[in-house]
Amino acid sequence: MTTFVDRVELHVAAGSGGHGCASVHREKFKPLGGPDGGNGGHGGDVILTVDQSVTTLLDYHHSPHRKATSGKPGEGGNRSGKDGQDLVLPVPDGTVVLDKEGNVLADLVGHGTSYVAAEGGRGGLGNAALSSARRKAPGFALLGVPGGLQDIVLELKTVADVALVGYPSAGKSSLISVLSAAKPKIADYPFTTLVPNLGVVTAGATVYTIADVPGLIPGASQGKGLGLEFLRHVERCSVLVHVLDTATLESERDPVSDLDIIEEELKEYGGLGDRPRIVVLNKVDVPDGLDLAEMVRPELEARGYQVYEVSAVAHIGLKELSFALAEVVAKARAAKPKEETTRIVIRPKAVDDAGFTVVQEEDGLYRVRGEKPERWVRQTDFNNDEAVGYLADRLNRLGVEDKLMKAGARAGDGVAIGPEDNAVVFDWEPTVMAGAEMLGRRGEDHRLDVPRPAAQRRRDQQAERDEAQKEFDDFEPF
Ligand SMILES: Nc1nc2c(ncn2[C@@H]2O[C@H](COP(=O)(O)OP(=O)(O)OP(=O)(O)O)[C@@H](O)[C@H]2O)c(=O)[nH]1
Ligand SMILES: [Mg+2]
Repeated sequence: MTTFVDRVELHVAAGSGGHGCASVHREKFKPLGGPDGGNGGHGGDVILTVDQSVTTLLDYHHSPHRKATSGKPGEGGNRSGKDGQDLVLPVPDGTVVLDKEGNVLADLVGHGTSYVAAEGGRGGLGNAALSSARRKAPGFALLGVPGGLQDIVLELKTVADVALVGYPSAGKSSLISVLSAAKPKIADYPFTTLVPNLGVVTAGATVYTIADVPGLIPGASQGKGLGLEFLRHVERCSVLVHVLDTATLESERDPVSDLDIIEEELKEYGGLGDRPRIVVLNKVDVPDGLDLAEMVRPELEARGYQVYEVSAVAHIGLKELSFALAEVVAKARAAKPKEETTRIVIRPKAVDDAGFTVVQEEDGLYRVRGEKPERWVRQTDFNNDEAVGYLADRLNRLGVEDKLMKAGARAGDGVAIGPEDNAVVFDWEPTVMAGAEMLGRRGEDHRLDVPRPAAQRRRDQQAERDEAQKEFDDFEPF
């Protein structure tokens, strides 16, 4: 028997960015050839993509840890590191992605629909890319950013137009087997069906899918029988079909009370109230069954149901039923907003690029949160003073110092950048006060300067100012 897995926990890790390289070009008789350290490659993403040839989540049940490859470090001679490869994980149509708290992150329906479950870390810039007119020879490079880690839950919600519900042995699987080419297991004992079956029905010009779920019994909502667990597979259907057994030998049952009980359980499960219902009275090939069907039909019709008398075994009433279902499905499709024809790629969250916050916490610590400052910290090699200075410059340009000052921070106060469990904490030394500006800019190598005429100097200064402005406006070259 094939195992059916419709819920798995998955731990995904994107690739990390490769470190940038700090290197200086060396050539005979050219002692100061300039910086030539290449950029690190970007880490690969982990991407979930709907693949219609995949039908279960079994693979992920067996190996729930998946990792994309990391970017390679940059090298001297302006050689960039290779990017890591994205890891594409195929999932069945109708896979729902949840976080560990059960919040829906994405609902993947339609071939090719994708979700970036973990984003690769950026590669660090090498010192060649970091050099500029005013920072001619940076003696540092940026570190690659670690790849994102994510614990997610995948849940499969079968995508079927029509869902059959009913007591065990009512003949749900038998109906699928005669309406479609599917060959589900059929037997005269309850709970023959342990996992949903899916079939494709063609009725005139309409092609639709039909699924059953394991039989329901009174108290299914309390976990009796196989419980309501499988009803999530019918959540996407546009029509529910009650399959009622007209030939059951259990004396306390009859089609109307069966229907009431199943409706009670559906209500308990919730969320299916708006789906149109059709009633099928099955097994009318049995003489008593036909009598009972005729007897209960008026009552069911009085309740507003369309009622079909059929026999899955003797092939009675099937054509009529399949066309009636096609009609409801076609109507539901027409009412739905037009299907997206392009592939949808869902990214975890839109990052607010420019934003950051400064908050003073109870113990006096100032906490800075924001996508950019936090990434910049991760990109910084704290063993390299120049790199640390560069970080300070970047934070300053973003306005972090300003905001700290406004928030009341003073030299020597503790500042943390990042979340509580993963922050870099340091004593604040405002760069302006420390006189960094007066000492000459970081990364400037005066040995590379040659005397310039005054006009040239002015032009250079203007260029420098323009560049500083541009760097502020759009620093990130990626
Ligand atoms: N006489 C007669 N027997 C039927 C008919 N439809 C199904 N059966 C029989 O009823 C029994 C149960 O049929 P299934 O199709 O397995 O029923 P099910 O609703 O899928 O049952 P579970 O999967 O256990 O929930 C089998 O022995 C079938 O042969 C019918 O139209 N007439
Ligand atoms: Mg069955």
